[in-house]
Parts: sequence; C-alpha cells; structure tokens
Amino acid sequence: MTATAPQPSLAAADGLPAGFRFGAATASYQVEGAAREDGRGESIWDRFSHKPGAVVNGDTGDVACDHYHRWASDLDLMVELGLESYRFSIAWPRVQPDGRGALNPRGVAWYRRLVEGLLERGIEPIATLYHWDLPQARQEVGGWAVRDTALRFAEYAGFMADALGDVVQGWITHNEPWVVAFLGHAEGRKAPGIRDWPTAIAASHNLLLSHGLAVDALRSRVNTPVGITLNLNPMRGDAAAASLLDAHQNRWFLDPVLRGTYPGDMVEAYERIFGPLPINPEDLDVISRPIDFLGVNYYNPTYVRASSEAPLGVSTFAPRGAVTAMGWPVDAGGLYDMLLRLRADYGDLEIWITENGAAFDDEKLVDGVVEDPSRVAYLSTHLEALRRAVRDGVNVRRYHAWSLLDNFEWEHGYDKRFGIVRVDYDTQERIPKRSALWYRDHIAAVRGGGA
Ligand code: IFM
Repeated sequence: MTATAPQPSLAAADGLPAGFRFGAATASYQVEGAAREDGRGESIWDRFSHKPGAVVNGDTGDVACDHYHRWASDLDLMVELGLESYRFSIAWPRVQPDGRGALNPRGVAWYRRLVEGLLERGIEPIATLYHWDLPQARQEVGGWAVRDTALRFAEYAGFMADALGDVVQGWITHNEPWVVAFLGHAEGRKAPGIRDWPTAIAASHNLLLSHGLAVDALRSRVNTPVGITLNLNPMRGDAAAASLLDAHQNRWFLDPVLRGTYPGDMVEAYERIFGPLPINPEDLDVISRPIDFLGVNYYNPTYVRASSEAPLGVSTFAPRGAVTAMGWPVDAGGLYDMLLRLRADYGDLEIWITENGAAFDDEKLVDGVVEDPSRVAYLSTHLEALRRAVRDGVNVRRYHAWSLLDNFEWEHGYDKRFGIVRVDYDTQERIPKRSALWYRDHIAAVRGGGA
C-alpha cells in the first residue's frame, strides 16, 4: 500500500458500528524526548518542568520515552497489538519553534515520517494540534491569556494542514482546554504555573476561540474529520455543587462549541466572584463552527460538595471504594452516563473516546509479562460500558486507550504509570503488560481473528 492510501473501512462487529476503530493515544511532551534536537524550540513544559519543586522527583520530558528516536519500533509494537488507530500530538515548538513565522522543516519531516510509517502499517493517524506544549516564546508575550495566541494557533493549524493534510486522517484542535486554562492558570499545578482566576477565564475563552479559528483553517485545506477533545466528568454529590462544577468543567466548553453560548449560570457565577468577563460574544459564532466528532477523555466521575473555602464554593473528594493510583474513583458507569448525557443534551453527535485508562501501582513482572490485573479490569469494564452506550443509541466511533506507553505524567513525573506497555526508563525497553495482551486479544476477537 502507498503511504497515502485510505485505510480499509471496518465492518460492524460485536455490537460496534462500522468504521469503529480501536487504538491508543500518546502526547508529544509525554513521550517524544529529544527536547533540543533538530531545531525544536522551548515549550512552556520544558520551562515549567525544570523549575525546582514543580514536578515530582524533578522529572522532565527531556528524554521521556525517546519516542522521537524509537518511533519505528514503537509503530511495530502497535502492529503486534493489532491497533487500528494512533492518536499522537504535534509539538508546536518542534514545527514552529517560536510559535510564529516559518516552519522548521526538520520538525515537520519527523511528523511526516511518523504518519507515513503509520499508514504503511495500516494504522490510522490522528493528530492533535495542541496537547499543552505551547512555545515558550508565545508565553513571553502573554500565552493563552492574550487573544493574539488564538490567531497564531490558527496560522499554525493551517501550516500543519498544508504540510500533512495529505496523510493525517483526523485532526483534533485541542486536548482538554479546561486543564490548560484552569489547572495551568488558576491552580498553577501545570504549565505555565499561573495562579489567577480571571487570567484562567480569559485563557479558556482564547483557547475556545483558537479552536474555532483552527477549524476554519483546517476545513479550507482538508476533507478529513475535524474535532476537539474535552475531559468530561459526570458530577456526583450535592446537587447544587454538582451542577456548578458541571457548568465550570463540562458545560463551559461543551455549550460554546456545540450550542454557540456560554452557560448562563456559570457566566453569572464567574462574574459574581471575579468581576466582568473578558469575553467578546461575537466570538461564539467562530467557536461553534460545526465539528465532525467530539473527542471525549473519560477517566472517572467527580464527587463534589459545597465548601466555603474554595474559590467557586465547591470542592471535590474521593468517595469510598476502588480508586486508581491517581486517587480517581474507578467507575465505568460514569462513562455510560456521560455518553448518554451527551446524546440527550447535544443530540446525535459522533463521539470518539480519545483517552480512557488508569494508573495503578499493583504491577508485577512475572515470567516476562507485567501483570496489571486492575488495568485489565478497568479497560474491560469501560469497553463494556461503551458497548452498552452504543446499544442505547450513542454514536461512538473510536476508542483510544491512554496510554500506549508509560510516560511523563506531567507534575507527577514518571511516578504514575498509565501505559498498557511498561517502559523501563533506564534502558527504554518496552515490556507489554497483561493489559496490552488482553487488548490485543480483544481486538482480534472483534475482528474475527480469535483470541
Ligand atoms: O496524561 C494525561 C493526558 O495528557 C491528558 N489526559 C489525562 C491523562 C492522565 O492524567
């Protein structure tokens, strides 16, 4: 097959619709390494992770999983696992080191090799344009807090569509803009490490605007599906607190993208607490440009209660019961609930699960395989919940496990392992975990190859 040949369309099987694909996801800063190679510029995560105390153990993404050099064998590993789709992200500073001006041809060439390598192996390449590694030079002039960054992002999106539009088969503008805006600019736990709510709200708007502008830039150049990925958590607990946190985390992004409005209750709450919002209502037309699919990252429900000490008057807590190494409750029913809710509230959208997975500490190496029973249980129950939602009418077309590899888990460094494949960071050896073998057999069984 040639590098640009379309992927075969997959028949409906095992309760899943035709065209459904199983895959895995990673993100540039979490796996690539090669932080200073081939003309890559500095990102806000390079700067943040090198700040003493910002990341557990002082870990950084300088080397990460060395995917930049090991991409070909990592792609072969995906073939061994039977993966049908790979969601990766493009590091903006690798292809446009200062976030403006001419592209860096060496950076672009690396992504072309990766994407062509996927096509040659029959794996669908899905590119995310922004998974949190803003060029540091853009931060120096205000980052997401300023409108100009949205314009620069759209220009970058257009450049990437020109450079890779003939080979990439799906585009995701942003990964989890809530995390970027609020954990990066209000709580300061993630890059750029700012702690200022009004700045975070401005950033959320500029991120959404940049999404809409990027959709236009992509649409004018490619015919492949375009979407955005949101981290969505069903809220459980005290009704008023749950409704407010739902508005802050879920509806603040869903409503503008899918309905062209901000949720009134949240506008009112932000204005009451933080003053007038820096939002131009005319931007909502751009923000709500039609998308082909909504990317959903689902990990857990959030438990919430009123709290007079928290800035929004609500705080979260871990319930009794099973939790992951992140302290996140294990609850596959939450995925079902969220999928049904999306259909009820926003209509018959096409949905791609762009991340789902878990970090666990109970991994043991037995006879060359990493035994991770908790992750096997997590993946199998969540895939069951997905099938139940499909049976009940939700249009789900992709499932990407997070993550293919153990990787740099942001402020937690390498301490938290989300991979279905273990990475030995001393040797960079990849060791499939039981969950990877389970996933491989699951995909083979669906495709009629037997398990
Ligand atoms: O590792 C992250 C990823 O980058 C974004 N979604 C959640 C994952 C687990 O925390």
